[in-house]
Amino acid sequence: MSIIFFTAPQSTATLTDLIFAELGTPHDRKVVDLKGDKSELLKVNPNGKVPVIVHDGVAIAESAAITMYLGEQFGVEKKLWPAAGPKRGQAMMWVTWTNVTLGDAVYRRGRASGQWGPDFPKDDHAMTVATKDIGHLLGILDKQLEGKHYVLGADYSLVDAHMTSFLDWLRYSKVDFTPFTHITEWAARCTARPAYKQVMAAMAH
Ligand SMILES: N[C@@H](CCC(=O)N[C@@H](CS)C(=O)NCC(=O)O)C(=O)O
Repeated sequence: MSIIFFTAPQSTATLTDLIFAELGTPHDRKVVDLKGDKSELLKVNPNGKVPVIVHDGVAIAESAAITMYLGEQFGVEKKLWPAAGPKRGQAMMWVTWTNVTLGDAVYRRGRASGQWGPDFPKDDHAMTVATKDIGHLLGILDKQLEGKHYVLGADYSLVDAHMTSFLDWLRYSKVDFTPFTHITEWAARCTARPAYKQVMAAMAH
């Protein structure tokens, strides 16, 4: 069995780093310079983006797909991903919700911030709307976490890892989490885990 993981520092691939750290699945890392030569990356992902994993010669891109795939392949026996059935459906729903539904508002906010380069000039109105939308969506997640330790219920899963890592970007971009008490308590549980600390420590080097 061989897995090659194409990654880059401080990118969406950090999310996949955390998934690997939780699973402990052996893999080889290929660190890509996204501002430099991307020819190797383009061979496995024509979109030229990380993360990508190549499992036994087959390339899989898109962080949400990678989380779900690694969960299915290696997470069930480690009790980090539900077995096939409705609970797995919920896991897939929340991972997709993170990247697609919350992601839409997060990327809109990023583009409107004026920090995404000359193609995306600062847009205060779009920023206000996206920030409001993010608040609404975080309210939905906060409600989901009410009375639960983790997104799917009592047990930690790769859904929590995926979301925690995704929400880190929002923290860095100074989204206010104080109104969301359930998210705040859940995030403290998730970020106290050894795998999260390991990924953060590696990133600091
Ligand atoms: N939808 C993709 C987004 C991946 C993505 O945007 N990756 C960025 C890094 S954060 C990238 O590789 N950018 C390289 C480039 O655009 O040159 C996913 O979730 O995996």
